[in-house]
Amino acid sequence: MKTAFITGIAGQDGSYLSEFLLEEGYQVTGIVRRNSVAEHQQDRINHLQDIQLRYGELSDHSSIQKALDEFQPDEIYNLAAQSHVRISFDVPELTIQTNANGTLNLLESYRRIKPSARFYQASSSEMFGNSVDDDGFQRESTQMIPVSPYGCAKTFSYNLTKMYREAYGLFISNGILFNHESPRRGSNFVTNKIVKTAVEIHYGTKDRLELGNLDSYRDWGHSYDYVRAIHKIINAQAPGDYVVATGVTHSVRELCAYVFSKLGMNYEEYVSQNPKFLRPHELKYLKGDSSKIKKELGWKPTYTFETLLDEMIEHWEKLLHARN
Ligand code: NAP
Ligand code: F7E
Repeated sequence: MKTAFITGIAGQDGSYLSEFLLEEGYQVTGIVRRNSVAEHQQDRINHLQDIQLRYGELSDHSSIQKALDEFQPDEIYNLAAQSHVRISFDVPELTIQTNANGTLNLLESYRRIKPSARFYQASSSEMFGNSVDDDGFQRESTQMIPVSPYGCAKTFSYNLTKMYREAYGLFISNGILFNHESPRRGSNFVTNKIVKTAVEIHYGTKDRLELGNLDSYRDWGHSYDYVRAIHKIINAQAPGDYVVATGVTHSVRELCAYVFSKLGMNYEEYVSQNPKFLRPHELKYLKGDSSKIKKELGWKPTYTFETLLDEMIEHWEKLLHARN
């Protein structure tokens, strides 16, 4: 039985990955942070009885070392992060501490305690910033010019993991994942914010939705598919870096139009712009070319933009209908 160790195990991807690894017969372990509301701490993973959790924090060396010493994992998934791009402008130091220095802490403990393990780093399309290849896609070779503290921190970790791979001969891989969502997505990310509020408007408990930039484009997939890509990446024959995306892009405005029309409404009657949700610097357009992972590892997404949003709408309808 292989042992997986997951930082960020209570997050969106951590929860889907844990479910998948348990199905695959892994022993699943990970760290969670102390939270003042204990009941909410593990909402996404409370249904998983067979995982082993310890309190831990990426910036606390001792907690990372203790966990790796105890679990002696075969695979390490570094999913923990301050993952909200706009909030990274509000808390840049915390974002760098967690998303950049935190990776360094984990890499150092891994190299000393269990260098035979494989290591996955959760890299992001936010590292590209506004770089786009001439054919309108971003891919592994696209230049990285990040436009947020979050993107800068992730680019640091991306470069650091590649350096550790070369310098110490470690099995370290990056997944450069484009936006991926699910009913478990934090509700201050744009997909879940739009779906949840549209359903609330539909039930008459809210009357409007305030957003920031409606004209940015994203390549949105489902976390269910993307954690399967992560597992393929860490289990490849050789370490490497892979873009994971659907190859289809939509604007935030198109997302609003789809969700509201599914609920029988016209988004233009309910959606307005509030400057407080704009960013000091915006990444305008993402569309990923995942040919490499498709060809080398046989991954492909099963959800489309529409089926992803349909599932999220259904989730909020059930939840809010039950409350009303
Ligand atoms: P998420 O839901 O925000 O989960 C992040 C997890 O990291 C949370 O469980 C959080 O714990 C934990 N965490 C934050 N700071 C920590 C720290 N200092 N020490 C230990 N744990 C910490 O994010 P996600 O959507 O699952 O994404 C997983 C990873 O993929 C992240 O690294 C993200 O940056 C990256 N990524 C995500 C996307 C996407 O579209 N979802 C795309 C590309 C890359 P708390 O609950 O206690 O805050
Ligand atoms: O924004 C626009 C916003 O916050 C998407 C993270 O998982 O993916 C995610 O980062 C777009 C942006 O995701 C609102 O300006 C408009 O253009 O859902 P988001 P993100 O910033 O793309 C990458 C790949 C990651 O790695 C990150 O961890 O939507 N937008 N109005 C808004 N966004 C938010 N959050 N809230 C609004 O009101």
